[in-house]
Amino acid sequence: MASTNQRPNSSQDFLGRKNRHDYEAIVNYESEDDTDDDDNVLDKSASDSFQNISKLVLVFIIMGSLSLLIASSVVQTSTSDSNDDTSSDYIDKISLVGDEVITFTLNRVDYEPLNMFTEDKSTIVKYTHLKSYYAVIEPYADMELYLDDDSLISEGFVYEYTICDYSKKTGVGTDCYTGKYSSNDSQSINIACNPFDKYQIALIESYANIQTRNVTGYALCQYVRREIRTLSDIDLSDTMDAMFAIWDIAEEDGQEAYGENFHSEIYFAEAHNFNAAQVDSDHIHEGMGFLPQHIKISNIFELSMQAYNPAVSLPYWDFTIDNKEELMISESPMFTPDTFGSITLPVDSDWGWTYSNDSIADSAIPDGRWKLLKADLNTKYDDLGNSFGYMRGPWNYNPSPYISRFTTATYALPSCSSYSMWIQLDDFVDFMNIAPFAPHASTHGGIGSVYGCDMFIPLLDEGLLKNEPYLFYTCKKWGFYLKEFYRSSLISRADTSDCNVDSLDYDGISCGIVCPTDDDDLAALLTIIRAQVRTTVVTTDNAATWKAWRDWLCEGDAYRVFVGDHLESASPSDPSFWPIHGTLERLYQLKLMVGGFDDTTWPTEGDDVCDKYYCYEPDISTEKGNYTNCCYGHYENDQLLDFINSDVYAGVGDTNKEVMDNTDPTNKFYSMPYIYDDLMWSHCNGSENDDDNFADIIEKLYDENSRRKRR
Ligand SMILES: [Cu+2]
Repeated sequence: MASTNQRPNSSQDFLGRKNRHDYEAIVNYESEDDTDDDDNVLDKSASDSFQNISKLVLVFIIMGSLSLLIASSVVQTSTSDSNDDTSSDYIDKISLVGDEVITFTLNRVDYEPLNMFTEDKSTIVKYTHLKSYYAVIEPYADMELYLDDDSLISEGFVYEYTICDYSKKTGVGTDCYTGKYSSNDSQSINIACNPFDKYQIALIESYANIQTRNVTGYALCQYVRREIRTLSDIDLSDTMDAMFAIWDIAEEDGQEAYGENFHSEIYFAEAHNFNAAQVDSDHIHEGMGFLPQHIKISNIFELSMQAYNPAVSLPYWDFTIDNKEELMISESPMFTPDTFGSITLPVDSDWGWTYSNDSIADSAIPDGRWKLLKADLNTKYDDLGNSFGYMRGPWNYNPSPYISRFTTATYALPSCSSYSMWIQLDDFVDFMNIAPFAPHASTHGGIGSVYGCDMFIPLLDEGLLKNEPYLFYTCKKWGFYLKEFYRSSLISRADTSDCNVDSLDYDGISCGIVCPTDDDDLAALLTIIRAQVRTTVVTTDNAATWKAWRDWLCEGDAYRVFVGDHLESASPSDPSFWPIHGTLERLYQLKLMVGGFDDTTWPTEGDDVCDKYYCYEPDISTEKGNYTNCCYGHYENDQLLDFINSDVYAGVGDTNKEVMDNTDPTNKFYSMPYIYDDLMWSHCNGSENDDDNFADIIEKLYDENSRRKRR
């Protein structure tokens, strides 16, 4: 990382005193500012404090090139004292800039400024906690000045700025950085700040070495999460390297080298698998907890990336852009040798990955950092692995030693419509419960997808499936059906000692699904097969049909149909898992910006909380019932199940409520270390479908909510 830090080396006592004074001014200002809606902090009160800060800033400048004489003459002395050749030009320039305030922000080098700080910023789409700030400073990133009116640069104006740390109440002002911006010189700054450190910026504009305008404002240290395709080449490479370190470095080595925030990949796969693969219920999907639980896990992952390289953030993947641009998943910028590795497509796009056409091994990541990435072995939780010994859902009989993507030539990513529909849901419980589905599920489904649909051909031939389209339909759902049978305790995983892989083709794999022996359970299995597979897909809905299906499940090739790693409980093993959930958090933030919900009461019972409210609680009983622990993870005050100690009756980390409050962008006490770069969904505007125009939706929802709140 190139650093252009420039620290002043004198006047610290002086600066410290001055800045302590100004610190109080900021604090006072901010508390007054609570009644004020939209404006930045600058304006009047800041220009009062400018009298103090500008003098000390000038001291820095003097150290550079200006004379004290000129500097102290400043604006109000007009041109009469100036005896250089440019005096008439200077008068023109003064009238050009007039009394106007300088509108500025900082941008990260190689990036556009954040639209929430530029002149055309939205009055709706904004972070309340940033109301008093002119800019964010991204930790360890090169930041430079951005002027809304850039034409002044070509006119010959020069901008010098000093940024001082206001976070430390003692020794305030000792950490200052200076930068410059002119037509022939842009000096950036690079600050090793921590999120929520506060800085004061003093900016001086001059022309021909004479000050024309000045302004002070404040900046807050925050990480900025960006859409992955907008990352600069160097940032993308650094970001991918930081992610790869999580796969490349073992837990203990990483903690020793990078501190306790570092965790290796298996830690994250275990966190997700332990919470998602329990037999009673999925504690982080299929319920209210889905969104906050994924925000939590993503944030722990981002901290691990930053332990390795504090300059990077977790990027997000807005897959609605791919959908809008009609990119197939395999064409997405997410899947290139420079990002998460390419995607190999199967021979037949209708049938997808089959035993007859494709080798399972070809679904491995073919290139890039994660080339031929291996699946984790299941070493920690006996009952939460698959029959081949991998950390995969116990219902997922994927025998591949590689992380597998059975992606087909599909466009099935969530669309602008899924997001416009989602943001317009005004009921909090509906909003939270739909989150894992339309706005999200097809992303994992499309990448993970399924292997072995040709195993259904005998069922088609025997008249147990109506036709090929129903075969494809059933095959795509097969992984989910097996999960439901498993969750109903009506099938169980075959013992690893009974399952073998000699080669990754049909003849080289042997295993099986364990079915019950008890007559009642066998009857129950018939019932649940019928409920899941559904009568619409079969030719005849009678006992013989469902018995034949059960035989295929219990003694046939049903186990040979399995899903890719994105689509199951250890999905974070595929590194492309990680940029997905930020996109959902972004939409949630936008929803709150446009007015949020009338009633955010968290449900306390029934299937509003989670799908498996009525479940088998294995430690209590084999009877189905409404057991509290089944929905654990989905209640308001739930944490993640304690994956660290493998204890399903304990939790770790923040509660769901804490996370939802902390990421609320209308909350003055917003406490996520990051913000999102852009929440406008402007790529959805101008859509053929008018309903997807986010500019209109944002206005409409905001107006409706404002009207409702006034009533
Ligand atoms: Cu997900």
